[in-house]
Amino acid sequence: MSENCVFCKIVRGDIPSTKVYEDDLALAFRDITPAAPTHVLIVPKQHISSLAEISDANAEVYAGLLKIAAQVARDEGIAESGYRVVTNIGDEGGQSVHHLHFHLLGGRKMTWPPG
Ligand code: DGP
Repeated sequence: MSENCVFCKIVRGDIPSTKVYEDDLALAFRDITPAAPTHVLIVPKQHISSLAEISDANAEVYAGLLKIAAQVARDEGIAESGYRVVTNIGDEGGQSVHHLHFHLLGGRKMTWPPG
């Protein structure tokens, strides 16, 4: 846990969120500024800064988060129509919260390339 991290605070329940999934590994909740009809963040309970921190020791955390993303997509009814899973890394990657998270976006046609 990181004292001043907004997602650690959400995991602890210090900041409220609209949860859509929770288990021992992770929490999934709706993004406060949704960029699509479905916009869910999948966040590990342990504080990891970003995808850049992946290693042999924690790779199963990342695999678990992606599994949850696919499960939430099914639960949200967007598995058939399609969706996007993205993680931003660092300043130029557009990361604003430095606690690993995957965005699950769907419910509309996505464009490419992203902005
Ligand atoms: P990123 O820019 O990739 O680091 O994404 C961070 C996302 O987190 C952004 O889409 C907005 C969302 N967010 C930031 N603070 C909060 C919060 O307090 N609650 C919720 N639900 N989402 C938040």
